[in-house]
Amino acid sequence: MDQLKKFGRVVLVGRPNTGKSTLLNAIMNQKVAITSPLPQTTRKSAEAVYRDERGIVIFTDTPGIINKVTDLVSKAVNTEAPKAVGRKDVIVCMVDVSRPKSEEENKVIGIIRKMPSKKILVYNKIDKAIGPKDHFGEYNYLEEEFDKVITISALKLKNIKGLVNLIFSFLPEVSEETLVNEMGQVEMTNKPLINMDSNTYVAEIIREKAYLFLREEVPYTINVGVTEIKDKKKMLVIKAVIFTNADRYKKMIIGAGGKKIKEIGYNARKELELMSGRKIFLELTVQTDTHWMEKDFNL
Ligand SMILES: Nc1nc2c(ncn2[C@@H]2O[C@H](COP(=O)(O)OP(=O)(O)OP(=O)(O)O)[C@@H](O)[C@H]2O)c(=O)[nH]1
Ligand SMILES: [Mg+2]
Repeated sequence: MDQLKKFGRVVLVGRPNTGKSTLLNAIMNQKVAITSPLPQTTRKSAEAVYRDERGIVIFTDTPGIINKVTDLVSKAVNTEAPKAVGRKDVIVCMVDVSRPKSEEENKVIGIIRKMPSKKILVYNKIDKAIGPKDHFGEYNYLEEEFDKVITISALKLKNIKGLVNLIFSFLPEVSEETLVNEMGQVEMTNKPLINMDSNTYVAEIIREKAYLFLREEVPYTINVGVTEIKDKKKMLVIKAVIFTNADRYKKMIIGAGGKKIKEIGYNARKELELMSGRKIFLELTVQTDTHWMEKDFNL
């Protein structure tokens, strides 16, 4: 007889910076999404496939929803989460209890309220929500919208297992046959899967480092494109370009004597070497392209 396994789709939503991508990395036990203290670090929804002896969960990480958007990129990024919440078994809504609540929470609730999915409210960053940073009470009014409420720290890996258990408890059991039909070949491999090709993944790592080292408004003006990954036996040769929309930003990204771009490149290379176990040569350049936003978001 067929052994029944759990299977379902789960989406992570919330305002920017609540720790959605950090949580996905914690659940997957490896880095599948980039994170940073800047809002809308995630720009496009992305999937990762989690599996254990209980079954398979397809997680979708979404960009944080901003309340008032004025620029083109944020406008485009803001449409990602509403598109991703449909046809999910579970919606996981994250709030950052170390920060006061804002109108953005209501905007998120507005998007998920009518969805028939099971809903979990996740209070994140409990490690930080101490003393004057404890804003826990401000979020309690949200609880009536949810089937379950749970408290975690995505960064300090507190109660991640508890959350995964809760998610599984909401997922339907399906036959092995259904699972294979849904997942195809994925079932056969043991590797966690992300729906990203390696060029996009490398570009994301570079974008993360750029966010880390560039201040103020510069991160929002950039995008990263990988033009080449060549396996040269002794090393991987990667060519990538940071696009920005004005020459003054290009100067800031390069920095005095090329210091900034070197810092970004060095840190991206180190991380990629660590992940791939290969030596990497990264050629990173900066180009002004006033139209990257239109191209990347099909505006
Ligand atoms: N102290 C603490 N920091 C956290 C926790 N979870 C996430 N962070 C930090 O919060 C910042 C934002 O995390 P992300 O995972 O990028 O947040 P996000 O919700 O994916 O943000 P967007 O993609 O911009 O919507 C990062 O600097 C994380 O290190 C946590 O549990 N505790
Ligand atoms: Mg994110």
